[in-house]
Amino acid sequence: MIYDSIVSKAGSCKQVALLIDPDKYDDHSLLRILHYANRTHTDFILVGGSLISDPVTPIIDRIKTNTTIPVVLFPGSLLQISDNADAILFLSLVSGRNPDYLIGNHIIAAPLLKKSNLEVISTAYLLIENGISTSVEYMSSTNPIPAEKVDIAVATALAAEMLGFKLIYLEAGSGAQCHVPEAMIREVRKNVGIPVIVGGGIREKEDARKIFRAGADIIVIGNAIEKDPLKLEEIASLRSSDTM
Ligand code: 1GP
Repeated sequence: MIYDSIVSKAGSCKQVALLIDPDKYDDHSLLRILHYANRTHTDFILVGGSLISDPVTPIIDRIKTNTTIPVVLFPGSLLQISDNADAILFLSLVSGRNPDYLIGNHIIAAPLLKKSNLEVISTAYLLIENGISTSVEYMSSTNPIPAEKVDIAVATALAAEMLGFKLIYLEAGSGAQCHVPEAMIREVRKNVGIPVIVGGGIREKEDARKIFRAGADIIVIGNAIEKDPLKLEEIASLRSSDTM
């Protein structure tokens, strides 16, 4: 099970997830990025985006024929569910107050997920302000948690853990100007026992190193790797403890 492997690795090593937004890849660039993912033993591949223009199943099939890395859905909407992935981050946007993104869409998806073979991983999704407005913010009609309000992020993560969520995802938004602040990651990590994922606006190896050191168990990178797949190698090399 993917969640069990996330938890067991979280105790001993850091993990890197590659985000593939289907709209941003053609077949050539997809195969190229998968080559790097295989070479670096990327821990898992997330597939999704705020808005996508084609069904996700064909790209998932293409990914799965070219790698054995687990493929996890990271759905921006109900249209991005496919039985051909291995798991789904069942995201509830707990930083916001939009009922559709908190529970409404989940009710619509649940009967379908029950019949699927997908491993469902309940994930508390916290959108954190990053300096510019993001697609998630606009599409979900929610406000992010202000970057300096560490106490609100901690209280939200604590409530999520108490409610039974299995992962905390601190999200600055794809292409964010600033990644989630280290002080916030540090405090959230200190206060919850479940794995913490951090994503959005991570571009450089040094930023990734600081985020890992602040306590992130998993970092997610999309944009930076789309532009330069070699970044995946640089950031993945941080997982060996001697480079941390
Ligand atoms: C977005 O956290 C992910 O949902 C990754 O963000 O594309 O900025 O790396 P980037």
